[in-house]
Amino acid sequence: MKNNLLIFIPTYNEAENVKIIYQLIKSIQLPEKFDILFLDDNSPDGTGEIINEIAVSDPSVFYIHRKGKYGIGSAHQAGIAWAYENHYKTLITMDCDLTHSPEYIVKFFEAGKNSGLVLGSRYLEKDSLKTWNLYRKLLTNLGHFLTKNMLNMPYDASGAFRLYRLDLINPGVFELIQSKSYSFFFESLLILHLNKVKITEIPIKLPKRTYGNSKMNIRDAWTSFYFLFKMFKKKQFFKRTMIYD
Ligand SMILES: Nc1nc2c(ncn2[C@@H]2O[C@H](COP(=O)(O)OP(=O)(O)OP(=O)(O)O)[C@@H](O)[C@H]2O)c(=O)[nH]1
Ligand SMILES: [Mg+2]
Repeated sequence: MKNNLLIFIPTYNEAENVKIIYQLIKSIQLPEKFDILFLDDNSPDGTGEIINEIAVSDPSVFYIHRKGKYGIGSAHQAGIAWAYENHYKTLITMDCDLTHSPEYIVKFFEAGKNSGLVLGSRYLEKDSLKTWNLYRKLLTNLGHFLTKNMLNMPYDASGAFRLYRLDLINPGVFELIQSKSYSFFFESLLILHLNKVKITEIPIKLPKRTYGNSKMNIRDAWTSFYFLFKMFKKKQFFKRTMIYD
């Protein structure tokens, strides 16, 4: 029998991290039992095989293997769809690269009692991005400035460390999201916000990645900025298309 809570982690070339994150998650004490879903996009470094090994020894671990790298946004979409199909009430999403500390899961869970969506925010405490290099800090702060002002939302819109109360959100709302890449995060946030889902933030500190490489490249950043302008216009002129009824 499956549990009510699912933790979802998309992976692409995370061979050094996947076992560590699994063990860290298993070591946390939560008031509820939970399952874990990994979605791997055919990582050339063998991440998929490591996930299979973990799943063999732990029946609460599930996996999806896709044939190619279809993007982080589409991975989250697939994780959310799988969670609905399997009747989970609560979904936590996080990165595999050890930047999202599993210790925060308890706080997400607490905040999720009164919200439809809980976001881990890097902008509520001053030193959240202390170990990041200047370029990444600038890029992230620029993204935050733009989403805040163009989409008129004060939240940390580009982070993946989140909790969704699927039992409070109609699955049709998620079907309105079009992004396959990093813009998924602000698009999904805007759509949930426009569909009156209650949003709460909790402060998180984000260390930089220790092992492996970032999958976000300049092209992804540009695509996201382009998509942000598209969302800005859509919100002005076609807001109705972003509301589920
Ligand atoms: N399945 C799948 N996972 C992906 C894809 N792109 C990124 N990921 C995973 O999504 C998570 C976040 O990716 P990162 O490369 O860390 O992106 P980021 O956190 O924005 O960038 P950094 O801060 O530089 O690490 C990690 O667990 C990745 O392995 C993809 O196309 N498919
Ligand atoms: Mg990362």
